[in-house]
Amino acid sequence: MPYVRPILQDGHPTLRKIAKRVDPREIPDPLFQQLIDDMFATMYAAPGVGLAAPQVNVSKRFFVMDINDEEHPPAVVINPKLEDAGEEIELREGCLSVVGMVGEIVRYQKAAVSGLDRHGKKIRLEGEGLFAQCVQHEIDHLDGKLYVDRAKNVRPVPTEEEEQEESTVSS
Ligand code: GNR
Ligand code: NI
Repeated sequence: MPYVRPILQDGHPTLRKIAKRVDPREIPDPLFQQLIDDMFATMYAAPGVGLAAPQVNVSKRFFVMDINDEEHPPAVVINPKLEDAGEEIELREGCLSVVGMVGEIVRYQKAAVSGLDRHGKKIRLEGEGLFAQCVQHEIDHLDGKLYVDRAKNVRPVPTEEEEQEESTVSS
């Protein structure tokens, strides 16, 4: 049965390592398949829209994501390669490894990622908005990067009231 694993917080050395490529021969291993299931369980429990293996203390190049969008069903991407990039935009972002904070970061508005799925089959996914943002965020994790490294205005998650303020007051 899948179980929820602890999510590492900023300051843990695993989050700062360059994760190792997955040997495709490892993909069918029941332990690897269990890890994927556990990562989905952990992401849904958080809740979050993506989770990279280093966040559960596994320094390997893959992530899971589910942005709750019909066009983008839940996905696992192993050995991801960011293929494509459109215009840049500034977006608000958070991270399960930096709990309670948000900040503004510049991301590509569109992105495509290629890699392997959980059966070891080649895949290529593309999208914009939250899909593109999430893919870039997860690949950063695999390279030991956190959004706070280059985000602006990192602050505690605004309450609903403060949210209204933020959208009406120019900062
Ligand atoms: O759940 C998450 N939400 C999110 C919101 C905006 C930009 C990126 C993300 S990813 C984050 C989950 C996470 O930390 N994945 O590594
Ligand atoms: Ni994150």
